[in-house]
Amino acid sequence: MDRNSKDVPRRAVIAAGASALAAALGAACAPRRGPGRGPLRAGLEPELRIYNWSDYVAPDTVARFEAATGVRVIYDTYESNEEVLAKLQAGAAGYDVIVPSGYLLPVLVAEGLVQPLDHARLPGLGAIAEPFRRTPFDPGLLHGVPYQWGMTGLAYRADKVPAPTSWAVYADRALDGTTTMLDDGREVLGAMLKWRGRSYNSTDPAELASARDDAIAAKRQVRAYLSAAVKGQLISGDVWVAQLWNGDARQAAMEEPAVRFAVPSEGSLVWTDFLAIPRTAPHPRAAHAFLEFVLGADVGAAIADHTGYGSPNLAALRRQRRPVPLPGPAELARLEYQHDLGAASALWDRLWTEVKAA
Ligand code: N2P
Repeated sequence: MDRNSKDVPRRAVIAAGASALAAALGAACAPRRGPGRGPLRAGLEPELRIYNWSDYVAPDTVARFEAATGVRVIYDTYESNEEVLAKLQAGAAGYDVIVPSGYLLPVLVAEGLVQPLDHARLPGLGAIAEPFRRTPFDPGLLHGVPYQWGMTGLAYRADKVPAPTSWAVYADRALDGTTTMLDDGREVLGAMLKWRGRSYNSTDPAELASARDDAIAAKRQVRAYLSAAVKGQLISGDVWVAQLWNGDARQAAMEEPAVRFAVPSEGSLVWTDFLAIPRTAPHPRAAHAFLEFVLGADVGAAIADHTGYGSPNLAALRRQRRPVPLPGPAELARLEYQHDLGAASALWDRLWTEVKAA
């Protein structure tokens, strides 16, 4: 698990690892075709810039791709959909691969921020399980390769607190200072909506105002808004309850078995994240090669085993050591997918800003 790695150190580690190995193999003396680890595969650009959620690949995924293709990878991470959307909307043009959640993909398509996939370069798409080919987000997989699916819920320390069963846990004064929520407005306001029996996709101003008020009240208890980085504090025991995604909770549980995961009775979020290629990607052939690489059964299985999330890839699923079972019907009935909020996005953004400032 890479819980200590933030963007810069990880980027440096990958770069250092790549150049040390290249030097050891004598590649430093090879003709300058990019400092990859093997001969550059025909037709690919020498470089690839990946922008992914943190802790969302296996530790060797990137190195294996570099060794297989000779492409040098520059790898950056983010913590929320809003972060990647804001970067692209601001005109960031350097990225070749991004990993938006389902609801964001049609937004990126509508804004012309991602490019259609070249299916001729992605024969591995055949391994994607049927339900993931027909999501409302990208039917036919024209712009995205389903990468992983997961749920939001409550990670908790079973040795410190009883299993939380409701989002009401954030109103429990006995937990003051021991809880966190995700650093993500759609997650925090969405959880407060769900607590009150509303939808994660509400656009009703009165419902949203009351979710803001609930989120502000919860701040008396919540010690920080922290996403993947909360794992270290769950493991150390500083945090007892964290709003978190199931795979990240599982990563923490690998190090500290007292960490468990529960979906609140009122319900929560389920999502599928997609690999996509920005319209301005400087290295689209290398990007397609990476997508196809990830579709490989062994690579996909290693990623899902390491991250703790579900794989939509049937071939990968069969090779996993610890496959994540699909949610059962009862669980599924309580889970909701996010949708684009359209014009209401601005209101959500404003309310989240108010929560953070309160
Ligand atoms: C990465 C988990 C990201 C999944 N740590 C959220 N869609």
